[in-house]
Amino acid sequence: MYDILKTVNSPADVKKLNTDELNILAQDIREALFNRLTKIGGHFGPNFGIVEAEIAMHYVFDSPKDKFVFDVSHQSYPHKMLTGRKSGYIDDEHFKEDSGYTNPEESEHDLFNVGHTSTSVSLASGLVKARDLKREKYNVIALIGDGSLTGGEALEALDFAGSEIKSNFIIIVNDNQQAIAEAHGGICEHLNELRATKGKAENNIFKALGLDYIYEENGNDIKSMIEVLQKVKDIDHPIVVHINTKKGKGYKLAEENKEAWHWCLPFDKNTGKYTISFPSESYTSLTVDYIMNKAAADKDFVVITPAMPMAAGLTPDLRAKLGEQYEDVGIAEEHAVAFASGIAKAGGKPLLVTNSTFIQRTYDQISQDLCINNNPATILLNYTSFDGLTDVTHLGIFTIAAFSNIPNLIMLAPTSKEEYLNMLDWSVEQKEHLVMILMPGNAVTSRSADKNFSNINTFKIEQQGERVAILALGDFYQRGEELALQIEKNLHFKPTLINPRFASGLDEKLLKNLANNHQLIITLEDGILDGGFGQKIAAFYGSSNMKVKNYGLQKEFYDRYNPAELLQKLGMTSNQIMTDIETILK
Ligand SMILES: Cc1ncc(C[n+]2csc(CCOP(=O)(O)OP(=O)(O)O)c2C)c(N)n1
Repeated sequence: MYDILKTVNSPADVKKLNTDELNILAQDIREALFNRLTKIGGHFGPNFGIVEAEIAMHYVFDSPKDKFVFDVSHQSYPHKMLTGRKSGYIDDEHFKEDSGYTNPEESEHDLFNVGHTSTSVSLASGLVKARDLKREKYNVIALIGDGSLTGGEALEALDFAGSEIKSNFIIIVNDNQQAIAEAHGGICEHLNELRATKGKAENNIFKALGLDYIYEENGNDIKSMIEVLQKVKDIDHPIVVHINTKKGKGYKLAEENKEAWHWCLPFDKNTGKYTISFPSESYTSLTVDYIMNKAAADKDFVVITPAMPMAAGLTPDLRAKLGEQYEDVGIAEEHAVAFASGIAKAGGKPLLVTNSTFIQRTYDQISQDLCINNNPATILLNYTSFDGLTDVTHLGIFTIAAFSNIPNLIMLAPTSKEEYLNMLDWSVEQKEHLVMILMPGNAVTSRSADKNFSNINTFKIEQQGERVAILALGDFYQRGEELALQIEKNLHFKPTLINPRFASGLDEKLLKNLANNHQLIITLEDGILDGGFGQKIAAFYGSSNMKVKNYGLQKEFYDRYNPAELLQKLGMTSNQIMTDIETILK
């Protein structure tokens, strides 16, 4: 097994292989992908589909002198195997050495640590600019998928490259006719036309932007890929190499169901079934039910997603059922936000859903297009929790600090099933504000909850006690409950437990009242402390005798951490917090 792959320690070894051996190398790479992905999961379809293209890239170009920039870089696994990192795929004990995205700390063949889409052409344009300023000579190659091409940043960069760059720049457009879900938008339809005419269509967006263009039908054939890349190597101007590939190539199930196999959990290769299971009820499944019922009952309600339907659990059949009440705008978060503002202005009820990490790039649209205008829309964010996605590029821990400080934005942090659904419904119906809801990442819990949240910034006392008040926000509410119990058991008094619900403002009346019979406020939040919720509480009490201790995460780019270990390290377990409380109260 892996006979040829084992001989490849660097791209120089790829160049020694003949076509037959290169084809065996492709098989070896797919076997190695199976080895890793069946055991720890990861991006499946994007990697299975790009094996031949990346072999050809390393055969033709001379990395690291020539520079590869991978868009999202979720498709970089074959590249990693060819650049000295195959053990991360074939040796189980080395899986952790490989991040799953490009990472300059791992290899000189990786230029950027990235995980968000549509950035490669911009990043690579920058390399081109610096290379030309320094009068150096090498190829700069961006690899971008058809889905990622729908993002504004990619389009801005193509617009730039086509007119401003006059030197070597190769943009490989990997057209596998799929984003995570089906691709949406005019660009994708245009790519269909280009493929149908084998690149000869008169109408060609790349040429219109001033870029040269070449089409390769057989993107999964190494020989064809080598030939086309050899043609463009050392070219003296920007060119788009449009390649046609099959997402998930080499695994029938993945070829047939591209969406389900974009990314996978550990699975059984024979059946394709996941080897780990989930509770049937989750906040995502609750979201699905809410959306479907609401859409049926209210024709003004519309769900918008920037290419992340599964953030709300919307499978293809449900999307079809939603019909015109569903809009996948492509991987275009900025557009999605401003679009929602327009819908709200004209009387629609927009619910925008995606993962929290991807909303980061819409700070301006949220601030300007929604909040200054105070248009009522709902933004529902999945994976806001620190133990959801732990890759440095996909962290949700900045959401509270980043967005809760925008005026007019109401950020809600629900703590139970009832509260979540009531907040969702209240938000969609209200006409006053942009409301951002942090979908809980915990297992579903049940507790009675209010239905109306129009009284902005009213915290809820869930347990009235004395001496210590715990303000446990959103996903950390359950930790607050646990801490309250421990205090009662070990320190022999009953603390007050508060569910703040609003992450974007203070309940000043409640906070003032707490001063009557409390000496210490503990804040817990699932996000960074700097600029977050707890610091606002601390500032509120700053000139008083009240002591405040904030618990949350540091302002840091954590990467692939173990959540339980991180809490321990930060002194945030119930026991550690209790010890702190004991010391402070002494
Ligand atoms: C800004 C941003 N939004 C959403 C995502 C989630 N995402 C990761 S890959 C992907 C689809 C990419 O499609 P494409 O570029 O065609 O590459 P493929 O996976 O098909 O190879 C999406 C939506 C992301 N990584 N970044």
